[in-house]
Amino acid sequence: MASDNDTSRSGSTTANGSETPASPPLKRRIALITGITGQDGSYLTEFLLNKGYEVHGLIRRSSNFNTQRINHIYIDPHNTHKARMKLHYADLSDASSLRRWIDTIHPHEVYNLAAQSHVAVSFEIPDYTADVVATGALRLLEAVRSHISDTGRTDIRYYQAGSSEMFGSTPPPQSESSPFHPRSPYAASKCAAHWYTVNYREAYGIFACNGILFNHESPRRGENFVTRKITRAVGRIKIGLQSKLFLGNLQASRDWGFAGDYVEAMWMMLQQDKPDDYVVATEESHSVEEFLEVAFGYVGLDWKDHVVIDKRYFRPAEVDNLKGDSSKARKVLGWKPKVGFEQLVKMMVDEDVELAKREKVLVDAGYMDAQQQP
Ligand code: NDP
Ligand code: GDR
Repeated sequence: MASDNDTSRSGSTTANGSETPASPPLKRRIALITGITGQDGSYLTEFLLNKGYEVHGLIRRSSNFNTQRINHIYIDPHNTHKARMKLHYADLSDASSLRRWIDTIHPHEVYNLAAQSHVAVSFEIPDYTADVVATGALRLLEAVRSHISDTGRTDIRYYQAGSSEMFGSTPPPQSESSPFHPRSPYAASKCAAHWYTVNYREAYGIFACNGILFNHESPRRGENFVTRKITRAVGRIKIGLQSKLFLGNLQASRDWGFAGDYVEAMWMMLQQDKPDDYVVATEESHSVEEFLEVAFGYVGLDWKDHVVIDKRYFRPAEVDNLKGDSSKARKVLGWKPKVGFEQLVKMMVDEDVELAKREKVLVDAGYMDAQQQP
C-alpha cells in the first residue's frame, strides 16, 4: 500500500553513485481504534495505513463475522511484514480488556469510535446505550490515564467521537460555543462522554480532543440510517426488487457530509500542538425530503410513488434542524469537506444500484428472497 509517511527508511544513492548513510529508522506510529468495524473505523483505518501507521482495532465478539467493512484491507497476521492492521477482541463494557490492549499495544493515538450509534434504538435500549457510549468512553479514558501514570509516557493522544446530536434542540448554526440540549439517551450519553474527555484533559493534562461531527454518510453507512435506507431502496426499486419504502419524519434537516472527509479531521485534531474540541460540518443543511428528491430523481424515479409514512419510525423526541458552523476547524486545522451533498447522494445511489444488481442475480438463481428487506 502506498505510504506518504513510510517508516522503513534506508540509505540512498547520489547522482555520482556514492552511498549516503542510512538515516536511523523512524519509529512507526501506532493507532488504536475502537469501533474499527463501523463506517468511520473502516475509513480511518484506510487513511492511517496510507500514512504509514500500524493500526490496531478492537472488535467485539459477535455470533456472525462483523468485519465486512475492513475485509478488503485485512492481511493475514502471519504475514508479519505486510500486516499493519491488527484486530483484538475487547468491548467498551469491559474495562479490563481496554486497559490490557493499551498496555500491550502502546498506541500513540487512541480513537474512540465505538458506540451504540443509532439514535432511535437508544430509546429502546437506553441503559445499554449509556453503558457503552458514556461509561465506555470513561473506561477508555481511565485506561489511558492509568497507563500514562504507570509508564510515565507523554506521547499518547485521545480522540472522542462526539456528535451534533448533543446540540439537539439548540437552533442552528451550531458551533463549539452553542449549548448542548440532547434529545435522546444516545445524545445525552455523548454529552457525558464529551465532558469526561474535557475533564480528563483538565484534571490529568491528557492530550484529549472532542470531535463534534455532524452527520456523515457513505456507501458503507449502516443500512438503518435514513440516507443508506433511502439509497438501498432506490437501488432495489430501480432493479425491481421492491416497490415501497417506509419512512418516518421527512421534515428533519441534517448537515450531511462524506465520512471519508471527516476521518481526516479526526486525525488532524491529534496532530495539533494543543488538545481542543472542534465542530466538523459541511455548513449546508437538507431535509430528508430533499435527500429523497435527489436520490430518486437521479435514477429517474419520483419518490412520492414509493415512500409510505410509517409512525414506527417517528422518535419520542426529534432533532429538527442541524447545521454546523465549522469555521474553527477550517481555520485551525485547515480542514474542509471535499464531497458536496449531491455528489454524496449520487455516490451512494451508484453503489447501491450495483449492489441491487448483484442481489438480483441471487434472487433469479433462487438463492435469495426478493422480499427480504435490508
Ligand atoms: P457505526 O455504528 O457504523 O459503528 C459503531 C462501531 O462501534 C462498530 O464498529 C461497532 O461494532 C462498535 N461497537 C458497538 N458497541 C460496542 C461495544 N460495546 N464495544 C466495542 N465496540 C462496539 O458508527 P459510525 O462509524 O457511523 O460512527 C463512529 C462514531 O462516531 C460513533 O461513536 C458514532 O456515535 C459517532 N458519530 C457518528 C456520526 C455519523 O454521522 N456517522 C456523527 C457523529 C458521531 P460492530 O461492528 O460489532 O457493531
Ligand atoms: P441521526 O441519523 O439520528 O441524525 O443520527 P438517522 O439517519 O438515523 O436519522 C436522520 C433523520 O431522519 C429521520 N428519519 C429516519 N431515520 C431513520 N433512521 N429511519 C427512518 O426510517 C427515518 N425516517 C425519517 C430521523 O427521524 C432523523 O430526523 C446519526 C447517527 O450516525 C448518530 O450516531 C450521529 O451521532 C448523528 O447522526 C450525528
